[in-house]
Amino acid sequence: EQVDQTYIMVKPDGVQRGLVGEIISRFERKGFKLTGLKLFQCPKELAEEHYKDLKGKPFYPTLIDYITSGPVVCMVWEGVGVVASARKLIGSTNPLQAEPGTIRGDLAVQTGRNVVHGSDSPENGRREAALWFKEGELCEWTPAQAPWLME
Ligand code: YYY
Ligand code: MG
Repeated sequence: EQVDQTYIMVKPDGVQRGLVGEIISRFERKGFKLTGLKLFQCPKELAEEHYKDLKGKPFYPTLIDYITSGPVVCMVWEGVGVVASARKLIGSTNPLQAEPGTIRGDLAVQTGRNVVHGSDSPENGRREAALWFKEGELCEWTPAQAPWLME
């Protein structure tokens, strides 16, 4: 089966609210493999490239201001089906519509402060991982728990 990559990011509100450990923990406990992790102040140009498909939307300028307003925690997680599964763990874009048990459902109230990003397709997962991390920043490793997670 194809091992995919997803780009997950704790947004500035999640960092400011002290939710970094809580959010990382949810992906870690699920059993995905962490291959990249850093605290990072995002430059405006990178935020614009990351959200280029949303350019022209009414909320785009405030979205760029929000994402660049403080440090974010950038992550790459790998696994079979990781992209769709991470989106389920994160929940709907509007936290008021996100199911309880999801990150946004449990920890956020407003779309413009929805604490976390997750890639929406395997293709975008790879694109975003390469956009936010340089070549040598990602680690290839085999977690000790691997045979206890996958037959
Ligand atoms: O992938 P996801 O983050 O769930 O939503 P997108 O439709 O890709 O939008 C990206 C980002 O933009 C969203 O997390 C918050 C913001 N946003 C907004 O502020 N207002 C909207 N009506 C839609 C999206
Ligand atoms: Mg999106």
